[in-house]
Amino acid sequence: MKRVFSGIQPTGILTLGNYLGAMKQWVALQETHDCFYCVVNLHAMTVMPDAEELRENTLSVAAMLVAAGLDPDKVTLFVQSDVAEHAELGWLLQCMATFGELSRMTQFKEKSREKEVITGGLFSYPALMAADILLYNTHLVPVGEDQRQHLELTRDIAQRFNNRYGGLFTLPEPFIPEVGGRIMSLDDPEKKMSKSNPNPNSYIGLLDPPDTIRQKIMRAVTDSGREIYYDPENKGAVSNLLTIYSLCSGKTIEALEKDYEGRGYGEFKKDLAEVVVECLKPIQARYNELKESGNINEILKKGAGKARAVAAPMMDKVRELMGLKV
Ligand code: AQP
Repeated sequence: MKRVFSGIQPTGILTLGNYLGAMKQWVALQETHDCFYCVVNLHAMTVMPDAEELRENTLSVAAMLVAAGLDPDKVTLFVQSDVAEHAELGWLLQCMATFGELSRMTQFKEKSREKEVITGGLFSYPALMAADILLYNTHLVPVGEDQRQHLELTRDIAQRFNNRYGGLFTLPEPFIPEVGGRIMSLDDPEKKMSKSNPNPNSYIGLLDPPDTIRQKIMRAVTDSGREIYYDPENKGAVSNLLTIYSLCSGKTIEALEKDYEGRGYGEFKKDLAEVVVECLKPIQARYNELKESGNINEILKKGAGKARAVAAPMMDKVRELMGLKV
């Protein structure tokens, strides 16, 4: 069975972008692959979160993943800091990534532009991400489009390691959905929807109550004109809403274009809001049940044990090959 690895940062309430771009694929792949899914709290350290908030968000993100359909009996779900090998390999791969490579990462350029304080961790983040993936001999990494460049760097680092120390690492492939790989902000179709955006009207949170979802969608920016058709170049905002509608309802974009021919943005957005509310309703109900039952800690503990059983022998081989065992 081929191996899948992916991670998600506990940097806030997950958004519809995280769900459609990544989590939906994670759920589908659990039926056919050996999946390792990780709440990457060490990555969240790059923005220096409040300790209590980080703890809360970590549990909440894990519960959300199970609520969205991950079956803890089928997948290995764990917290990154519970498996110390991630940090160790992360450091070693940092020493193999060049300053030039890390400086070219678009996500670093975008994120550092918005911040007053830019930590060293934010810069070297992709080396830790490479470690996460390579520790598990991963074949496939289901991610949103924004992670494509990091995946390419992961492959380059793996190749460099293999050439220098012997072929240990599997070269992973990205698995990015054709539709939904980049869900855009509701207030700016040029920017991706992001959970750490300070404007809550820019995203739909997976825990947003129905009325908040309705308000956010009715307020979402649209384009000039009133026709509803898919044209990401010229009608970015409406194309983004059509993508969300299609993925949440299961209807094709062509069918939606036909349905809304000659009808205005108002009617379209009203229907879209109901579709999103219905899509999130069962996830929210399961999330609330899980948070009350407190089972999530148990799931994560078991997952960490399973992850360690794969990561520890791999790390041992790395130490041996790199001359760290004396
Ligand atoms: N807007 C998006 N459209 C499609 N996929 C997305 N992903 C994130 N935003 C979108 C995918 O979700 C997975 C988990 O992302 P992450 O939390 O690890 O980090 P991120 O990519 O930086 O996501 P955010 O929401 O923008 O987080 P913050 O605001 O904390 O930086 C990834 O597979 C990602 O591609």
